[in-house]
Amino acid sequence: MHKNVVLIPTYNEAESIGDLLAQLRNCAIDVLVIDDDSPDGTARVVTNLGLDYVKVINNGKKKGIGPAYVTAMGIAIAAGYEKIATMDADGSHLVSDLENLFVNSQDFDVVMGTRWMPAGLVSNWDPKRIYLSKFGTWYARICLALPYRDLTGGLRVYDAKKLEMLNLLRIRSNGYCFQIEMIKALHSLEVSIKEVPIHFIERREGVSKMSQNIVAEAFLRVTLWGFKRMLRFNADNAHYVK
Ligand SMILES: Nc1nc2c(ncn2[C@@H]2O[C@H](COP(=O)(O)OP(=O)(O)OP(=O)(O)O)[C@@H](O)[C@H]2O)c(=O)[nH]1
Ligand SMILES: [Mg+2]
Repeated sequence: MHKNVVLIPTYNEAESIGDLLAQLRNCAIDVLVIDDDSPDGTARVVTNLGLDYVKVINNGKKKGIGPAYVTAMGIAIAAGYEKIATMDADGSHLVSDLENLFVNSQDFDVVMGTRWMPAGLVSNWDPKRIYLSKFGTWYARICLALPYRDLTGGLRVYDAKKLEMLNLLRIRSNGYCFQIEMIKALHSLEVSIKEVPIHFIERREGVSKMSQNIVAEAFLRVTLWGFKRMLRFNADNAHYVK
């Protein structure tokens, strides 16, 4: 067992996952793939690769990345890992950026891969998705009074001891709103959070899981949290703490 782990949620990523796992071979980290019973057999593909640094768990029927990450973080904390990273399976996140985040994680509790800052890059993304992503972060920054420049990205490294302070079962977001909710929860604990520029590349294989429901969930949850914050300033700060 390595001292650090990267969690990779998958749903129908059979075409992408093998390449990513091969690239992670030389990173001296363990990999935990959390698959929601993908119809394309992603979990079977991973198992058949027989890589000793990779474990795959079948998390049952499709529930979204939020529940997948909550399950995986619980497993990773219980296993005693020091740093717990998160990463998409679709090739959008570079292994070199993950390594850079790990370097930065020596001095910070949370390191966030950030697209919308100097030296951050996005390649091949539809302008509509760029707009949606920037708007999502802008809206969440305002509603939640958070100072970060990319709240919806999935490439991050967390200190396990800080995650352990959270009652992860209180994180209820299903889609990418999970990424916002995690930072909202950790920011209220006053942990040290560092933003590091990354290069995000649109997936080449497979199909996006983005949907109107996922966008609507984020908009509604963030709006509700914003109203709660306005009505009673920081009233729910202790909500996520064990
Ligand atoms: N376990 C699990 N993983 C999921 C689910 N939905 C998405 N994922 C994974 O979460 C990661 C991000 O999902 P994407 O489909 O790439 O979503 P996205 O990055 O927001 O959208 P695109 O930019 O269009 O690719 C990928 O590794 C997906 O396979 C889900 O319901 N369950
Ligand atoms: Mg993606």
